[in-house]
Amino acid sequence: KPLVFSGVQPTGNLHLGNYLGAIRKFVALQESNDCIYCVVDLHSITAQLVHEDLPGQIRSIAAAFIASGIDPKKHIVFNQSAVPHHAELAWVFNCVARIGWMNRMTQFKDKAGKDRENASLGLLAYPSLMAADILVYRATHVPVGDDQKQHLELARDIAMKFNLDFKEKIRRTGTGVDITVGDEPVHAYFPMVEPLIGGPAPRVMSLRDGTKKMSKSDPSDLSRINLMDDAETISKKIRKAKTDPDALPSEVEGLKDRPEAENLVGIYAALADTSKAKVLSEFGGQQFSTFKPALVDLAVSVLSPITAEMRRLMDDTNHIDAILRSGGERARERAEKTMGEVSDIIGFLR
Ligand code: AQP
Repeated sequence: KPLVFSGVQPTGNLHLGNYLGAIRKFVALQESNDCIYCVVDLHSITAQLVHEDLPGQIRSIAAAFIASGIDPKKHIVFNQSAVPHHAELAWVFNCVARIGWMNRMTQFKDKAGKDRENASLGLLAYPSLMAADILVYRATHVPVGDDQKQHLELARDIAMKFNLDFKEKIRRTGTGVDITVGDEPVHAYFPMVEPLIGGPAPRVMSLRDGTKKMSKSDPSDLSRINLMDDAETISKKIRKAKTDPDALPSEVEGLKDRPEAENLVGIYAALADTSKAKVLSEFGGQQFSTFKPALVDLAVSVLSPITAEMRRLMDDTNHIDAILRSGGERARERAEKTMGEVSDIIGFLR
């Protein structure tokens, strides 16, 4: 079975972008894969060191996973800091990766802003830790939103450089396998990770500006739908969402240069588990005054059971903590094995 890994940062309110770009895919992948889903708390201190209630934020992401339908008995749900091997492998990857690779990351540039010298070293090294999160399990498939594509390419570069730099030692320790990368045969310890990004809403955009990603850090709460929003708030935000004055087109090509229309149609399609073409075959020619109420009904019907279940789970912190603890123990067993082999390959005595 392919091994799937992904993570979500406990940095505040989850929004529809996190749900459609990531969590909904996590749920679908459970059927035919072995999955590890992580609350990446080590990542959450890279941009902002001090959090008002980090334990509560960690629990709320775990609650969102479970309320959305992830089965923590069949799969692994845990928080990153419970398995120290993530940070240990990240250190090795910090020595594999080049500073120039990190400097080119658009997320670093966006989050560091103009005052780059003052960004934390952790923010610069973020992709190295992300590569370690995935590769410490030697996972191959990573469901993420489109914004994480560049980081996954970097994870492949790190894996490839490690495989090549340690080629002889991987052979000597008998820990590698023969794979093909492009047309090249490589004797590899780390696999090449495959991003799973597709679907009708790989990048959910702000409801106020169809050219900006929906994000937790947007100062306008009207720009996003939070998983904890009630039906009335969802309805208000969709009604107020920016649109153009034209009717919806009948074909997907007609969405070109209409970012707000494209975004709302993509959201509808993702929530309904269908394609944008199918949505337009139903709503093509209709005004937003007809489409928006239908989108409100759909969003509320999908999200409100999740919100209610999240609230119920959050009331029983012992239950959530027990799930995270058990997941952490199971994850640690696997990570320990990889880290031991990596130590042997590098030559650390143990
Ligand atoms: N707008 C989005 N559309 C699709 N997918 C998205 N993701 C985030 N935003 C969108 C995906 O959600 C997963 C978890 O993301 P994260 O924990 O890294 O959070 P983030 O990307 O930091 O979330 P924000 O809202 O974008 O935070 P800020 O405002 O800090 O930048 C990932 O798979 C991500 O792709």
